[in-house]
Amino acid sequence: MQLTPDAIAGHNEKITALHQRQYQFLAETLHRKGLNVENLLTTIQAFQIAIPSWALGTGGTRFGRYPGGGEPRNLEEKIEDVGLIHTLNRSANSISLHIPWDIPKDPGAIKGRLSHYGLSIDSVNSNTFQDQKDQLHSYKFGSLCHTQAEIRKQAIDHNIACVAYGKQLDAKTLTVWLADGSNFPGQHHLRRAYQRTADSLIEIYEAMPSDWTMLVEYKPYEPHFYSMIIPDWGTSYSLCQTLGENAHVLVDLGHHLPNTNIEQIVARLMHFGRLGGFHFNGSSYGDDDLTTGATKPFQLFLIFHELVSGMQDAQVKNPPIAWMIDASHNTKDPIEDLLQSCQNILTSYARALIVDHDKLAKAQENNDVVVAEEVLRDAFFTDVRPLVAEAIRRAGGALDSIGVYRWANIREQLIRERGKLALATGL
Ligand code: PSV
Ligand code: MN
Repeated sequence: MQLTPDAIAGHNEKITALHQRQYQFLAETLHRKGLNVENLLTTIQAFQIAIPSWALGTGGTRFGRYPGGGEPRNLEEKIEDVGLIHTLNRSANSISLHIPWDIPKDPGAIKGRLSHYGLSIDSVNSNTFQDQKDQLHSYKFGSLCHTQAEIRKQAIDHNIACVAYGKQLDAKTLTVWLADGSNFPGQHHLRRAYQRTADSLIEIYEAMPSDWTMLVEYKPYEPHFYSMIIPDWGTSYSLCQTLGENAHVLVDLGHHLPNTNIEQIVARLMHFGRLGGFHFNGSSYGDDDLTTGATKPFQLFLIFHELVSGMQDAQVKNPPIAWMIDASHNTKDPIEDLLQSCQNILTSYARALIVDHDKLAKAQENNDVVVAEEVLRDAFFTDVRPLVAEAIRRAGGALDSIGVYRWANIREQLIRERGKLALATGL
């Protein structure tokens, strides 16, 4: 399934007049505020988001799944779907892979397909949270933290194998999320379980090529409900400190308890130079897997404000951050969901880019609480969508990506090609 640039240009044409009016008004407003609009456009164009290979099929809950049809049946078709998203929004130029869901069978052919769509693999994610069919040992009681050395070894070897798959596809990042934890008081010796995990991670880290990065993700609960081995950013951070300079913390927005101040976590990690990756999604309660920005756009903006402020501060020595989406829900067409997420991410980023940092710094210095807050609200309430649309249009993408997707009947075509019952691998 390919979408031609002509089809996109044709659809853009229909809404150009209205877009131009809105864009001109916004560009003039931003210019009057002293912002360089051309710079803003190129900065927005440079922001690229990785699409997870596991989000191209409908997500589910433990109560069921409602697939919408035409899901990608293999890695090749997943690349095709990400290619489609990138063609539409020019902002999704890479894919996160989960192993073993997406083991590349013919790496040469996969690389060819990736470059055909202008894509790359940004990270490989290991999976020791499910038992696979031919697996010798079960992870029921943990993987890298397990009490038995041979089970830890199996999990370590799996992570090292993920790096080998990643190398075949020119990736340079291994993301580790551990489902390890306990469900009942007394089940784990909490200190020893942590130490076994740290020792296992050291073995993986030492086996990684020196130009690779390990991202260590945290999550407070689920699948375990009494304790998780890596429940919070502090534990991830301390593991990264132990591992070395190529280990960084990955923040998944859905991995916090309600009302956690995530923007402060982001600021802390950047201050320490250890924020390496981001999993975007939307959450009200936990790992809800909602569209990014669906329910808490102001919080997403505040998070982006900290990110932009850290990235623009020469004194902050943080590595480049890998931006990824990690969400797939039960109720939406996955491609539309991902297009919406990208849109909301770019919009929040653009809002953060127009914050008046000088005015904010002055207000903070003078303890002028009201002005400081108003500076942020002013940026948040500016409708920057025409700016984002213009950045995408100039990069060759669609002014209204979901509009084109529907107008071209893409899901219907995918169902015709792949079948109503086609199912993607993943959760
Ligand atoms: C765990 O909930 C997680 O956020 C990790 O990133 C996994 O790799 C991913 O979800 C699997 O869906
Ligand atoms: Mn995640």
